[in-house]
Amino acid sequence: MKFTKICVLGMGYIGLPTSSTFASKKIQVSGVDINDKVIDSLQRGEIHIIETGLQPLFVEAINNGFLTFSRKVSAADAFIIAVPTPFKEGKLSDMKYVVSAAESILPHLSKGNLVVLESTSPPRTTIDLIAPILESSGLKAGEDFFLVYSPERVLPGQILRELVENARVIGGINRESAEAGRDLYSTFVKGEIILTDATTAEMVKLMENTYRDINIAAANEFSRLADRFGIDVWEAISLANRHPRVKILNPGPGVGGHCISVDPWFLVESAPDITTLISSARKVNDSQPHFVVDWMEGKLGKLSGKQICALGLTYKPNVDDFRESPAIDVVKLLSAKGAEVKAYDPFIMRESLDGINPSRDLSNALENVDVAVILVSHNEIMKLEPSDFSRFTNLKVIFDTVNVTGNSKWNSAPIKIYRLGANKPE
Ligand code: SAJ
Repeated sequence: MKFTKICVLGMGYIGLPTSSTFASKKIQVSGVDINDKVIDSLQRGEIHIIETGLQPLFVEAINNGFLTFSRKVSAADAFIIAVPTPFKEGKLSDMKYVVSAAESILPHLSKGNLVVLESTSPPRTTIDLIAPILESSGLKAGEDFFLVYSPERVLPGQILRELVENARVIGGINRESAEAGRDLYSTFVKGEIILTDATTAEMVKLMENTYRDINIAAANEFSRLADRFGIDVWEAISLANRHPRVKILNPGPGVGGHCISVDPWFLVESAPDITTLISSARKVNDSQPHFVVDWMEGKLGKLSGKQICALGLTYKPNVDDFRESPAIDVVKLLSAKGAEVKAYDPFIMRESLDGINPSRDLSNALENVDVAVILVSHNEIMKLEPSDFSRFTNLKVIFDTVNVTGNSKWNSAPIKIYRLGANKPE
């Protein structure tokens, strides 16, 4: 199947890089979003997300005339739905954006079109939710038009490279649909393209992120055990990982972002009676910010009135994404206990974030604080030396949740350092 024009619905972290990549292959792309601000800024030639390599690719695509933006869907050979699937009350998936995206395609759907759902969705969404909406056009899915679920599996910070290089799973509601999906993605995907059915593809996406969540939950629980038994969990994990079939991830202040902290709940929601391990792992990781604050309180005594500086606020290192960040949860919990919290993050672009006033200037943030807590291992934070802290004479204690200070050079620092999961007797 040949594609000369495609329409991508949702200009977020996935839709925009995907659109720019298709446009770089000289396919006419119409990028659609319901948010006026997003469309206005994209039409002005400004991207609203930070992603390595995206700006030049985007500018080139616009200048070559292959990428345009609109608030409205228009006729195309293929439609790609890449809108968010957030939560609503009770950790249930909110499919309203997916539903309205599918509905907005309806008036433009014609024979021979391909529709792809990329948004992470509960199992059977493509068959049970999307197909009936599109079939209300009178066209039959799999016969008159092709319908596919193809998950995005790219890592924020490396999206453009991974879009091209990662293996791509394409789940069709029938074989012909999957083959049409392969024709579309093979325009830029260099990784292996694997065809399967739509529900398997949905499960693959949810299983990958759930597996990672459970692995991190185990690491977080190991760090609590390490504290109890007086060992260093970072050392223990690195030794366990010398086993050829073991790969334990790292403990930390919790699991954030819009994927791993959300997706496992889609499985729990779909089958609550058979997902006890998955929901327990979620609860362990969600409780980790509380665990960190309790740990600090245990060492410091009352937190009320303490001047604390949080180092790092994003949901993970070296990205500008603050969504569902456990570091922000830690800051809020500390503030709720009466501590006065300042924050530093090299990626902060705004003056205020969720009631926190973060700084991009480390010296500013550390001025006059008694305690620092390291929450994200950004490169800028990993590079810190004991001497970067020593001129702040009020600073007496550092809590390290991400093993920045595991190196022996920190042993001689004149500051008391507590590392998460490393309660070795002195
Ligand atoms: N984290 C830990 N310990 C670790 C690794 C991560 O606590 O050892 C924390 C991070 O700090 C962060 C959270 O987990 O708060 C999630 O970070 P991540 O790097 O594990 O994953 P995401 O959410 O950025 O991206 C994941 C990826 N999925 C997998 O690796 C299986 C990515 O490939 C997916 O495309 C993405 O979810 C998605 O969009 O679903």
